[in-house]
Amino acid sequence: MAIHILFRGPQDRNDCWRAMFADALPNLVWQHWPKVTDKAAIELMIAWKLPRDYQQDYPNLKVIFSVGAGVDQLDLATVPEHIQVVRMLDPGIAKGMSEFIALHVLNIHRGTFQYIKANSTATWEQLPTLANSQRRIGILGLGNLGQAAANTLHNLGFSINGWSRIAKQLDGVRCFSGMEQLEDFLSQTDVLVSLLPLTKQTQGLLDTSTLSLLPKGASVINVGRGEQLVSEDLLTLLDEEHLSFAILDVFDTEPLPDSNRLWQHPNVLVTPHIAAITQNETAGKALVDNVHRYLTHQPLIGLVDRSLGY
Ligand code: NDP
Ligand code: OXD
Repeated sequence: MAIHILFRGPQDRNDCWRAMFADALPNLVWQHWPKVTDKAAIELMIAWKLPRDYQQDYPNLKVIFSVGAGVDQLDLATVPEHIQVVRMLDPGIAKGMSEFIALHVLNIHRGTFQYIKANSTATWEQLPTLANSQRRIGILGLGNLGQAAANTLHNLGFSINGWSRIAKQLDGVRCFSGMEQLEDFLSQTDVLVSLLPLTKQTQGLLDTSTLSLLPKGASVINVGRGEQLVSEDLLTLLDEEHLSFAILDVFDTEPLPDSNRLWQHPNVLVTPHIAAITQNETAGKALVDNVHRYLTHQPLIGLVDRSLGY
């Protein structure tokens, strides 16, 4: 019996991935939501968000492949235990994320935001400069994306600290782990980058109590998930000039409502969840490889540990 796979997402991506699967795994039957001809046959699903009532509608579903690196949007608690959930390990996402983080670390480091303000008053003033090695970048989350970003920033000569759940040893990164080392990590971080997944443990992690441990003048880049950061606490610390700048790509509510104060703050840059977009070619290849692993009973790459939530 042929294996059926359902894709839920835009037409251009559907066309690209359907063609890649047809080339590599021609025996697979590809279906594009919502035009599903045989729901009971669907065994694999590729989606960013799940269709309503998918548990009843697709009784034979065995694996959900997330279109993104994060899986919190799938609402894991509602996914039955017998269904495996797999996150996206796309080299294109890692490249895009490293570029976004390097761009904004350099913007902060080289005073771009101050110079934009100085332009508006035609002010010619050279700000003091610091060697890259004197700027300490602290990365929360040393997984696939955190390690890629650490590597890029290390190659630019920055001093890199990293924080994870389990202790690690990584070339060029001073590694911290666990809640017991969070204070030590934060107190030595000039630019904080969050690349954590959203879990019960990371929700609300960045609030007044943690953000105020950063040295005065530090900046924050949040590319993990909005719910990790208490934005009212961040705004207060920016207004008190304890923190300098924030670059925020992810929010509790997306799109960020017009009325949200973050849009107006002079020291906040809002970007619309574009730090790293799944790239059709590289992600398609990763999906084909993983589905091939499924068909040949090999362990899947990026399998989510349901007890950890990532
Ligand atoms: P990984 O699962 O590879 O890495 C997650 C890292 O977070 C691991 O190092 C893990 O620690 C650490 N971590 C998790 N929980 C804790 C905790 N309680 N305390 C300390 N460390 C913790 O994920 P990725 O690197 O692939 O992706 C990270 C996140 O980036 C995604 O979940 C998503 O939210 C976000 N993202 C945002 C995008 C954007 O465009 N803004 C695009 C893509 C992803 P350990 O290694 O010890 O397990
Ligand atoms: C994400 C993604 O997880 O876009 O945010 O990959």
